[in-house]
Amino acid sequence: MTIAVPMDQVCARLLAADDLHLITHVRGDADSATVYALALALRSLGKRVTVAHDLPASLQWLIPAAPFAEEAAASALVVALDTGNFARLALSRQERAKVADRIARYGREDAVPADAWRDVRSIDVVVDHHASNPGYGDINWVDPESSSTAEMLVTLLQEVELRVGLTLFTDDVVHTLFTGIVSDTQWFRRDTRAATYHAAAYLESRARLDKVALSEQLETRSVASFVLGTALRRNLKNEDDVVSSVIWQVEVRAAGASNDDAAQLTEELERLPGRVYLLFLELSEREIRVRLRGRGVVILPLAQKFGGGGHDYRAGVTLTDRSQIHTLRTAAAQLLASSRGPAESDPGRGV
Ligand SMILES: [Mn+2]
Repeated sequence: MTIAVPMDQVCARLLAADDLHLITHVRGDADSATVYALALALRSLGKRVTVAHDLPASLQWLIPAAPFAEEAAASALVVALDTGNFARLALSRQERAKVADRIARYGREDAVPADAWRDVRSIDVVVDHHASNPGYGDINWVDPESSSTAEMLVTLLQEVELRVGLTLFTDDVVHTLFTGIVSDTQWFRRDTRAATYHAAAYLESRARLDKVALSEQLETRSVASFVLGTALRRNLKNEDDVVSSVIWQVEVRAAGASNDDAAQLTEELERLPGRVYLLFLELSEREIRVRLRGRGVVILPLAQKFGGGGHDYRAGVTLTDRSQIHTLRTAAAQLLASSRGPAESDPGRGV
């Protein structure tokens, strides 16, 4: 296993394969949908490509008109994109059952040894920008400095285009990649660097982009999601700069909303003053998905303490029982208290 291989090794592996299976993460977002930019580019090179994804209904418009089959060819090169840890891969139902079984056997996700994951499915190439990615592929191109997987794919496809001398940045590819960048950076508000703007400028130079239409498409929320905001407000807890709320499955159903609608409410929490934001979403009785956000506070170690992962300021955790909600809230408060130092966390007591 090699972590942080240079991009040209990935390029060589992709070009050498005739069959490729591209796989991204469950509960997909617009950056994970850039799997389709790579899929379209590889298809235009005459390769057979299959794609496994899990895009919510609100993002189905990012799926290309000419569909990709999901079932991988036996000899396919398997490429995982935008997925920080093996357990989040959008695997088949059978494989996901095995993932759940491994986690149960080893107690928690990050305790599962790499070989046990390989038994579920072996991954040849990883392309990702999550800081917590352990490198679960045969070769791993992981760049936490990159704003998005989309930004990485811009440089990758530039290199491929150079090598093969064919046009890969078609309108669809450009549109998909640009959407990934603006989605992960929230329109260049976070995680950007000069290379992010270079990548975006390059895309703009290759096709016409309607940013107004795109932002409307990305920002429109369903009426059900708006209604579910009532539950978000009702269950709000706001203590010591830890802003959190819980959305129960019964509330999701009552609003006629989807889990995707519920997860998007994190943005609303983040509008409140605070430093750590936690949105708990009950998916099932033994599965509570948590979105963690930090404002000037690195929350990745907190997520990892609970077996989760992600980026420094944006991370996710899956809890297996309700009592952990309180534990995680308390741990977040402790993290803030320790970051403030003893004098400030205990004001006016003459310590
Ligand atoms: Mn991403």
